[in-house]
Amino acid sequence: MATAAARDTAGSPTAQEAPAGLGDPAEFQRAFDAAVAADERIEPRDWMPDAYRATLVRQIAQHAHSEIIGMQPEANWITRAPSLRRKAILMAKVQDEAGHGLYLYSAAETLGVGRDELLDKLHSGRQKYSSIFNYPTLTWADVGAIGWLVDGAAITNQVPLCRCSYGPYARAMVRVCKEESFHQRQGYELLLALSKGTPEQHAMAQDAVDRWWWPSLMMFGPPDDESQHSAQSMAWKIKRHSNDELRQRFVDICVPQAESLGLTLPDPDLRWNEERGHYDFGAIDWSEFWEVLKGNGPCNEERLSRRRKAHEEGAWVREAAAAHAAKHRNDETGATRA
Ligand code: FAQ
Repeated sequence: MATAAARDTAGSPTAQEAPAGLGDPAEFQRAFDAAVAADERIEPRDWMPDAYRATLVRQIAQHAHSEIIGMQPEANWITRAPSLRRKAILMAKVQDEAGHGLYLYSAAETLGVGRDELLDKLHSGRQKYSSIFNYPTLTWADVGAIGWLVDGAAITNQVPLCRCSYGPYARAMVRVCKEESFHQRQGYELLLALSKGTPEQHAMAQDAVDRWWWPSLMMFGPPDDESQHSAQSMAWKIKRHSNDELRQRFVDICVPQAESLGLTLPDPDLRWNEERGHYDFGAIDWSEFWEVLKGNGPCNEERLSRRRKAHEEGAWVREAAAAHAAKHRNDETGATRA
């Protein structure tokens, strides 16, 4: 962000705290608005409106939580992967998701919020994670369907986030998208192998796609007319496209891919609309989406309780890492003194 007023303010002051002599809050707001309008990046030490900061914390935290909760459905199949190659790929993918969580918690920390606080909000149900991870992985084909559809939906949503107005989030997204792209391809390749396999394998792939298709469409969030945050987030250039635009883009990408896979998408209303230049698709059951958000999905309870348990059981690792870091700091101080 280019303005002197914004650059000179250390410690991300709020509008109310804008230091005297460097401009009144309205001046800070104007500088912020101009930077957003000029497609400049807002950086952690720049002044930003409180509501912009709060929206970023909300979205980035939800995104980070989704990455780490999202490890669970696929981790369920690591011990039962059908070959060493598939097991190695799946382990690497699940580890990547943990890494994405780390980039995103770090991005949230640049906004002045601690990781412990965010995890506490996740564990107590005060912050959300993506609805998609509240569905069970019933067969091995679900690993392929998650890669193809869930990672595919994630990329469709996240590529525009590489141009998000907030620098640390945008930069984290560049790397995340590269990895998600590999994830999507491995899912596609896995499903292709099953689809071209025995009739039982083909049926298993079709069943997985039947179960994951509609929840994947819900990942993009409620329809535009019910999306409370979209208009403001788009004005701030946090979001670059509306939920419905991205959902349509995803459907348009998936239909030809499903044909190549030899699988059908479970929607009798899916057909090309020449006039719109897009595929029409059937009505989404939004009551199911809102129920999942309220905590009533098939796996909400299981996902959160496993996460809390992992956090408790990992306490000794965090303590040991903190003790090691403190010792390292002391050693360094000692070395300087000597
Ligand atoms: N699930 O006003 P909007 C992944 C909430 S990463 C749960 O439209 P917004 C990688 C929303 O928070 C997947 N809640 O909200 C992976 C709000 O509630 P609030 C995660 C949802 O923020 C792959 C309310 O509904 N990706 O999959 C959902 O403008 C495989 C009203 O909604 C991201 O987080 C939902 N699906 O737009 C990992 C991407 N949709 O907060 C492992 C970044 C909406 O007021 C394995 N996030 N809600 O209580 C975004 O782009 C946006 O936040 C949206 C929602 C598009 C998700």
